[in-house]
Amino acid sequence: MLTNNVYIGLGSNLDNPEQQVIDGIKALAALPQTQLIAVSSLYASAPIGPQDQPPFINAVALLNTELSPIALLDALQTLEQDAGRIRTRHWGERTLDLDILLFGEQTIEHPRLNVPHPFMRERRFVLEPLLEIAPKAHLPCGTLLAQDLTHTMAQDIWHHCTLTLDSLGSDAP
Ligand code: ROI
Repeated sequence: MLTNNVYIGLGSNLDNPEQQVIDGIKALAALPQTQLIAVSSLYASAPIGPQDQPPFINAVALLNTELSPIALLDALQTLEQDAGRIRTRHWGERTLDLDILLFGEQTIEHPRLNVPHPFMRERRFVLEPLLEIAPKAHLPCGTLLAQDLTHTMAQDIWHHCTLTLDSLGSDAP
């Protein structure tokens, strides 16, 4: 069966964000036809968007999956709902955000899904954890994402804690 390496961005700034992201990673590991391959550290980051909201916890996970992009999107949206996702306002606070950043070497333009994620190149809270687990991560056109990091250095982000696959428990390989 054909599989793809897929990078998922996780973010939360409500209801114990650290636990939301850890539970989100465990839920990714439990998806059907999918393996969790790697997980970044947790990063704390100042909000992009309205500033009167709490800081975020962010991470990136690498999955290997047989799911199609839209099947994966459906699964992620179900996980967001399970986490009690609240959308208060545009670019506002959220309990759990799960974004498909890269899906193999595919470029996807679909009414429900754009990949590579349209904003990933300008967000340090995405690039920093992504490059931690995949220093050579690149766009389908071959552009290395490491080159974008320099443009995002003004954005505040702090290493929060290191995660390991073992520390996530028996759901992970
Ligand atoms: N800001 C940060 N720092 N981290 C996020 O995950 C995040 N997610 C978002 C918006 C509201 C754009 N800002 C964010 O969706």
